[in-house]
Formats: sequence, structure tokens, C-alpha cells
Amino acid sequence: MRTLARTPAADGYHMPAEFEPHDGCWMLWPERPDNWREGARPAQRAFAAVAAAIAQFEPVSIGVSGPRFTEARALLDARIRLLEMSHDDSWMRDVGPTFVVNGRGGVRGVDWHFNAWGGLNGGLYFPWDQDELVARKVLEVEGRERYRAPLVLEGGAIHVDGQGTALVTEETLLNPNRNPQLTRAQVEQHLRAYLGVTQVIWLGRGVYNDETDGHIDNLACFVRPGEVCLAWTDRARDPQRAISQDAWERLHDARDARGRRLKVTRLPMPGPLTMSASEAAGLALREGTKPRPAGDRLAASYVNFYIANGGIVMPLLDARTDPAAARVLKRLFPGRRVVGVPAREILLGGGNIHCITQQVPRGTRRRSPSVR
Ligand code: KQY
Repeated sequence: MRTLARTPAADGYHMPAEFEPHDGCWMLWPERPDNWREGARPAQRAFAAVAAAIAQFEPVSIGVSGPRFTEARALLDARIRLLEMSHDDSWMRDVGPTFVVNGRGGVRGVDWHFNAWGGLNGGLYFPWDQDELVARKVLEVEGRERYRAPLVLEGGAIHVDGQGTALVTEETLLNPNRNPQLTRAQVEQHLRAYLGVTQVIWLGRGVYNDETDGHIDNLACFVRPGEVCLAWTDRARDPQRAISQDAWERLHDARDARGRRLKVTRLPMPGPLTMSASEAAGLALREGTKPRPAGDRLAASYVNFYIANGGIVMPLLDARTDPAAARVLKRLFPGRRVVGVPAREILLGGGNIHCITQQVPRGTRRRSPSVR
């Protein structure tokens, strides 16, 4: 597909909110044994369950390496489209394209630079050259034109309300391991140009011990214009408490692009949860990949859910807190069916359901990928 020379904003495109209608959802198959225990089998079952849950609401496509195609097909619901696609790991939110729309049925994709959450300065694995190609390949399959953004960024580092507001964290976007040459004002300028937003709300740090350097998609998200839900703990001595409190205050003081104050709902957090000795023992250690020792605090958050057409697919992480979190989500999304999927195996790899999915917004259907 053509790579476009201008920016989405200059062409009248913007990123729609996740709660707007979708044409479908993309995922990648988890395979690497240094990130997913026991040769990734438990994670594959969890990903397959997430895909089946989303497929109740919208079409799902999954990229898998050639050698793993047959076993993935056997685990996946028949409704799911499986395609061969090389990748280094399975975080479609971060390596896939960010889709933008023009309000008249046009859909295009933004392809950010990806450096495995920090490159050689704190990144999670090396190399990441196949991940870097995923956004482009998805756009080829979707038949959508591509913008190449001059910015290291991951899809999990941004949330938008679809009405001109972006929500981000300083911990990720101003981290010296992403775009050290850019000032905050220059980062904002790129967000305006590539997401089509006019207002950026900056939170401070992300969820405690989040290896992405504090992605917003684990901490807070828009549930509709003017409304945000925030990961929250009442545990006074938990280091997460001060992080959530600071986010709460910043959200309270913020105005969105339309000048509205935000309504903020606290979504209780699970745990604290840690990596067990047997879970850690199931990993095949490899030089160049972040080690995951037993006892490590896991960055567990119910905010990492996926909004599908008519549904919410939420992670089940802790039997003590899952029911309360589901109740809050049902209240926040009265028109959608809330479906819980056991997600500890995804959490062990460093993220959750939102991180492994990427929505394709609804657009005018292409007759064939070559038709412009
Ligand atoms: O937060 C996300 N969007 C992705 C988490 C990636 C973790 C890598 N191990």
C-alpha cells in the first residue's frame, strides 16, 4: 500500500475512540519461550480464549509464524482468520498500526517506530526487526494506506476520546529511551499531527512495575467522551497508591478538547500479584531478553480490557477482586455484554488483553486491496 507524505491531521483524519464501531480486531500468536512459560502453551490457550471472546462481537484476525500455523489453527475458534506473519512477540496493540478515520468511511493507518519498549536502554528483547514490520503488513492485508510517523511510540501508550483528546503518561512518552531528542512540546505536536487531537492530558507514572515504562492502557482509559476509568487501590502502603492518587488529581484538574471536566470512575485493582517460583521456572532464559524472577510484582490491572462492538472483554486476574471489577465495568458500559477471560498467563508476559489486541475502526469496505 502507498505510504502517504503528509500527516493524518493535514489530510482530515483522526484516531477514533475504541468505543466507536469496529470492522474487526487483530492479534498475534504468542510463541517465544523466553517470555511465555512452558513453550508458550498456557499463553496460547489464554490468547485463544480472548480471541474466541472477541469473535462473539466482531471478526478477529491473528498473525502467526509459519511453523506454528497448524497448532494455532487447532486451538482457535473456527470463526477466527489465521494468517502467516512473522513477529518477535505478540503485542499487537504496540506493534500494529494505529488506525485513523476521516468521518466519510476513509480508514488509514499510522505506523510508529517500535524499539521493544526502550531499545538498548531498558528494552525488553533484541532484536525487534520483525515486530517493526507488523504494522505495515496489517495495513497491506487491510488494504489501507500508511503514514510513517517519525516517533518511537506504542499503541498502548495512547488513548483517545475520538473528540480531540489524547490521554498519555509522562513516564512513557517522555522516557529518554523513546525519543530523547524531543521536548514535551514536540511530542505533543506529533500527537496532534498523527492522532488528529487538539488536547493532550498528561498523567505522571503508569502502573507500578509496568515494564512498558508506564503505558496508559494499563492505568486509565476513556469509557465515553468526558468519562475516564482509573486503576485504583485503597492500600495506603502500596506504591501504586501515590501513582493512582496523582493520576486522579491530574484528571480532576484536566479539561478535554471540548472544554469538559472529566468524570472519573475508580476501577479497583487486583492483588498485589507476584510471579510464582513454578511460573518463573517455566521460562527458557535467553540473553537479550528481560528476566522474570520469582517474586516479581506483576503490573496487574483491570483497565487493560478490550472494548468490542457490543462487548467488553475483561481480564480475570484474582478471584477476590474479579467480581467487583466486573460490576464496575457493567455499570460503566450498560449497552455492552461484559465477558471475563482468565488472563494470568497473559499478565505473566507483561501485559494484558488490551495490549494483545488492536481494533480496526469501521470504514467503507474496499472492493480489493488494489482499489484506491
Ligand atoms: O501495555 C501494553 N500495551 C503491552 C505490554 C507489553 C509487554 C511486553 N512484555
